[in-house]
Amino acid sequence: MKWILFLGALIGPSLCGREEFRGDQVFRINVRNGDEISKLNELVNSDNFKLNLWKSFSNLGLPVDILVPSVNLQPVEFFLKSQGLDYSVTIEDLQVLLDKENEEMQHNEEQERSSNNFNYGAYHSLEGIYQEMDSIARQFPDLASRVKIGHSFENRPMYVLKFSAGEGSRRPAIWLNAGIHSREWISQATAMWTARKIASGYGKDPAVTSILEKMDIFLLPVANPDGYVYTHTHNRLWRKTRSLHPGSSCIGVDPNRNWNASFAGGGASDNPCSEVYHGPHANSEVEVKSVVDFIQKHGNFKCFIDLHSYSQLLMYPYGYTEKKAQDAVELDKVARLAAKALASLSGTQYQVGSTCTTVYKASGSSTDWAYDNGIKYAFTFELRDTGHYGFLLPAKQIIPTAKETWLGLKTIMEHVRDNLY
Ligand code: BHK
Ligand code: ZN
Repeated sequence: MKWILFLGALIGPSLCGREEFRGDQVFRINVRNGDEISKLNELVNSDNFKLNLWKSFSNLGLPVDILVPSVNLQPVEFFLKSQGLDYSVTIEDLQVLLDKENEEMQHNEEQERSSNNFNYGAYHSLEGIYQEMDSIARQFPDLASRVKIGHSFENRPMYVLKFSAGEGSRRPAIWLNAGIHSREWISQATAMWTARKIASGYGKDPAVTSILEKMDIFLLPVANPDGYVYTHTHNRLWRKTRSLHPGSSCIGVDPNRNWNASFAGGGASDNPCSEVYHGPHANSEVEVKSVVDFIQKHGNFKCFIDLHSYSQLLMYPYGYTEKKAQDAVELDKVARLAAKALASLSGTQYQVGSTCTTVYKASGSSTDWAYDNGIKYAFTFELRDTGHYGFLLPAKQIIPTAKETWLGLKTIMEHVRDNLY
């Protein structure tokens, strides 16, 4: 008996059950100058504090958000105070939010079982999402189909919804990507709402209809299925894939550093334990490789949009260099129109700019790869919010977020429709 208890304690939450975040807090730090950046970097890089950077230093000078484990609250506060850094607490107890999210999800699953209806205002398991994709395809057989484009490291299928109202398999096409970072749940949820919007809008909504008359839309709601399952079963804050690395006990690659676009350049790490580990080589992640192969084989994509959260940003290439993309003027104009349309619904403000000048240098990203491979209209959305809930955006905000995001997406897709090249 003693031995069993001992083993249980040893294995702990890492193998069985969900990781707890009881008493953990999110700190928001206003960084005002280079000196403060180096002080804060010192804190973040010292492994003893076990901090998790939710929102890193950005070139726009946005505040930095850091998750602090309860055991390290005192030393971290001491450090911030003694260094004169300006900070506040945005989340008082992370576990309270997690418990609420969990409870709401379980309650919703019961309701869905009895009503047999997918609730777009709730978060779902991978299984739930895959079932609803199948259900959309069956409900709109002339427009939509669920296509398997590959599988994940842990051998889960990767499904896209293909929307096509025309003949031929290589019509000009739009790629909508979501959930590449598993913990950014509003992204997968927004993608699902968008899928339903497109499916039910064809033949009724003039914008959807006119876009689909010229182009096909491919929508990948869960680009990182293993990570997504892991956020449900083990650790709600998991970002990377779940691939293994010989010689390291750390798991996963940042799938938004793994694309063949200045791979292993600035803003990525060669340390497998890092949250921005680029992986052993470009396309090492089968999830990334599956998308790359599909897009290259198709050969006629004109637009690639990646949905992330959080920060309310709309960005275009480049991330790997501060140099301007050749089409920067046009992309900036489109992004500003999209942000304006998005804000028109309920006033949600987005900042617009190139990735590198807006957030930070980041190599190997999906949209840089798309752009460098001839897909001119490449954009990254960082959805709601600006940090009040961060990755734990309440389910109540799913539909409002999806509705406003749709106005931005529609603006971009209409521009692509009218500017096919
Ligand atoms: C966006 C696009 C291209 C490169 C980087 C980014 C910022 C994104 C990231 O990959 O670090 C921030 C993020 O996940 C939070 O959603
Ligand atoms: Zn992300």
